[in-house]
Amino acid sequence: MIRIYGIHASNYYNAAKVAMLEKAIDFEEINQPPGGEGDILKASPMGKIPYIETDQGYLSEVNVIYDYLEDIKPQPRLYPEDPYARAKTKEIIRTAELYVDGPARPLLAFVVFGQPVNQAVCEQARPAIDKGLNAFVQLARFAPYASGPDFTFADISAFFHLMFLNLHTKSIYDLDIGQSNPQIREYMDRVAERPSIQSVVPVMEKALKDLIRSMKG
Ligand SMILES: N[C@@H](CCC(=O)N[C@@H](CS)C(=O)NCC(=O)O)C(=O)O
Repeated sequence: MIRIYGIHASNYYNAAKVAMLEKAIDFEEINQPPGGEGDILKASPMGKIPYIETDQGYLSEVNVIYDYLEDIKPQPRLYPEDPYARAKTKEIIRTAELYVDGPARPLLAFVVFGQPVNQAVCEQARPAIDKGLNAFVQLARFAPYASGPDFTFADISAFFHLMFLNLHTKSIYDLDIGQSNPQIREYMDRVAERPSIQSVVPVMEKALKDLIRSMKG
């Protein structure tokens, strides 16, 4: 059975977990905070979570985990069959990771880890946040899912990275992405209807709340 390592508060961890739920693949969850030292590096060389343990060894990086899951259990399909549509789906995933999640990362210290807000860092982060969000909106088809009529891995990544971004923009800029963009709100609501998403979001929200509270000391 596959083991998934990470923490419930993580958007990336939940993306990999939802992918396995959608695929109906059995898995066991192991609580493992990220870290830059020790045994974790043998499994996840950058110390990042999530990573999974298979019969053959470890795998890190969520987009790699998606590809592996699709290969070991092709049905239900979570990538389009057509090569171009499949590549566009991967483009959305990369955009969500690099340009939706990525620009919010400098704000994590203030929003989650309880450090005093540095206005200069917040101002510097804002243009990249707007640019990444615009890139996602340009790529996503909302038809009704990000890459077309079918739910794919792109929706899993988009959902969790938009959620992560929104946590930060609400706290730092008083900006609710869904409120300012009805297309995104409707999209998020649609994806949130998936039973897989419904089963992980309350666990994630509680874990995040607990983490934020513990960091405030
Ligand atoms: N590129 C990685 C990103 C994963 C990631 O950034 N995970 C965060 C938790 S949400 C983490 O491990 N952070 C600790 C670190 O970057 O050292 C992936 O696709 O899995």
